[in-house]
Amino acid sequence: MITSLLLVASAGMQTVAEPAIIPQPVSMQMEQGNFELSAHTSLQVGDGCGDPASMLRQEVGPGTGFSFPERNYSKSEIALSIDHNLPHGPESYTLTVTPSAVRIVGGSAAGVFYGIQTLRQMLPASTFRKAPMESGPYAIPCLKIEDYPRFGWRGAHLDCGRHFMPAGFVMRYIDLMAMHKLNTFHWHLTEDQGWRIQIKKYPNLTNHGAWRARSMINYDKQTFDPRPHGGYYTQEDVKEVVAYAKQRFVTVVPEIEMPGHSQAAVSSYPELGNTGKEVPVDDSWGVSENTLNMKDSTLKFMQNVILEVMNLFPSKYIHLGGDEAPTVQWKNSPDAQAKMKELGITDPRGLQTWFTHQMDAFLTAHGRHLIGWDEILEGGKLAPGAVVMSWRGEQGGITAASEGHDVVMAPGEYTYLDHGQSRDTQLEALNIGGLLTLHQIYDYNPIPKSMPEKYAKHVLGAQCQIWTEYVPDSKHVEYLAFPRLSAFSEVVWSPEGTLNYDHFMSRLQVHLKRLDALDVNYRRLDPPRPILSTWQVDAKQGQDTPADFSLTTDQIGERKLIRIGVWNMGGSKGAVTVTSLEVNGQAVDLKDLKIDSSDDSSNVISFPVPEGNNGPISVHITLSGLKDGKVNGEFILLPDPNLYHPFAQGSA
Ligand code: TNX
Repeated sequence: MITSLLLVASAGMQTVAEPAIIPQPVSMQMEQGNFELSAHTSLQVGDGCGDPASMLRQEVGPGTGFSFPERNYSKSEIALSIDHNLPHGPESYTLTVTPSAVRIVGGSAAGVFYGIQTLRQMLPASTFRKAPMESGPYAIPCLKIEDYPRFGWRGAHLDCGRHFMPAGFVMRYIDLMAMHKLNTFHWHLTEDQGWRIQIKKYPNLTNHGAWRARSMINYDKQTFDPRPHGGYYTQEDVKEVVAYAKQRFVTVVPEIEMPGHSQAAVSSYPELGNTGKEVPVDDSWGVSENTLNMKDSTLKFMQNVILEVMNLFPSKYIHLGGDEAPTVQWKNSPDAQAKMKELGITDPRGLQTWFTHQMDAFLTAHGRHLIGWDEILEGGKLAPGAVVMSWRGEQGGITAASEGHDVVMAPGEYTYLDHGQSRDTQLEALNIGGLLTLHQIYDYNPIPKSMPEKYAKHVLGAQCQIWTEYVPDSKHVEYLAFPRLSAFSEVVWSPEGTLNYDHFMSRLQVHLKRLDALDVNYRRLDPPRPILSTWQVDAKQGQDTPADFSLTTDQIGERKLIRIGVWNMGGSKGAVTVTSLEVNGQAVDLKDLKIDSSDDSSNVISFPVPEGNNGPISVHITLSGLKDGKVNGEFILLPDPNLYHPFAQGSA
């Protein structure tokens, strides 16, 4: 059975099903016939292909039950080789399937590895499991693929500071990245709320700084989980993760935050702080004022930390954070004032600039490059090798590129996977806010529209972020990451011109079965959400605004609950309240009505289907709370939580 096949493409006179590959390859040409993958299939391992060959056995072996013995000739073989002269670089590959062989030629071992990832997706989803579900053989259609990435930096970030994620999960995350041909893992290791990497010279960073007394649950409601939280990676854990990632052609870029987001460090070593007072490891979210002080001794401390970090991480880039560092404590600190005098500066922000430049020079002297959030651009020239990660929109990236720096695009609007996945405030897990749907991320282009073409070469690529204030565990990380990271993999891999959301969605149906086989807790796709009515009113503050719509028997179906999204309110916004509701002409008791709003543009209202109802329903609603002006509204029928839950397993 060829369950991995999806679409019908023409090859010669006949039509042949095209495999559903994510990210979509640059070109795929279907041909006649099949190759049969079976227990007799052998592996021919070309020079330099030992690592990808071992990955093939590790990744395809368990789910097929085949061992792929090495042989130089056989009637059924997979042949791996490297051709350094492939025109599209080291990560490119060609994959050719004929009735007797699957040949993968990579521009380097990485290219061969990506060819293997594509090959995996030509097998049934069940082969992604850890044991065989069938005995095979598996038919793979004859074809020719030529493939290479659009960008060299195809990143995913994970904040392990706000919530500690076990090393085992970090490696699983890297596995899932590699399967999507993502190649850079940005490991956010230090935060106000926890220091997560063992530094042998300064043991208190983890003995003390990796633990906090309690954790915030909800910033708005100021609620807390009273249990202590913590954890850290020993240097052996880190070595394991880095080596594991390397086998999968993923580079791990560590992030050590400075001078902001450093309260856990200040708590561990109060001499790093500005006030002389002891502070706890932070237990709530937000931006802490407890920054590092800007003394030479603190610079030395951080350089010692980075020496150990560089020993553990061979990456060209070391991320030093740099975002969200309030200057208030520097303004009030005599030491900081003295330092400003010494440097001849009047703006305390210049202290951060000085600090960053010192660290930049230190990294350069050690053959590494600084990368930091776009705040590092403020206040003067960086070393030419420094890279800027643009998170406050795209402008930081555009500015940095125009100054000759390489940039990684990571704008909050398009790449923050901690943002909500729909406006359904009742079904969506609690999140930090914002909205980033699957479709929005698919439509993202890492080359900003307003960037002059001559600077586009400075865009190394793009990266998705998972900040974990509202993400207590790994199941929740998976819920946020997938399938949005699957969509993102096409944004950074596939040629711009081949991106097509409908085509992606049809391939995604197949791909989700692979994620099922891997037991990934991805967010379930939205069922249809029909628009019931749209309306535009001239709202007058304080006056009720009526609106009507009806629901057909089909739409009601098995539902017990009618849930309506009221959103896209253009013009005048404001929290809407429902002042009356009539169903089939009967007033509904407002205590039976539930209203939730997440921001000023979305509300979800729900009410039970009247008992004994077996026909269509007409609804008359009056809203109040709208501010003066034109209001555009949509009533959207949302799924019944009894019949659909976006969380596959576990709980929110
Ligand atoms: C801003 S993005 C931050 C993080 C938060 C995030 C929440 C960045 C460089 N700093 O510390 O977790 O917003 O979305």
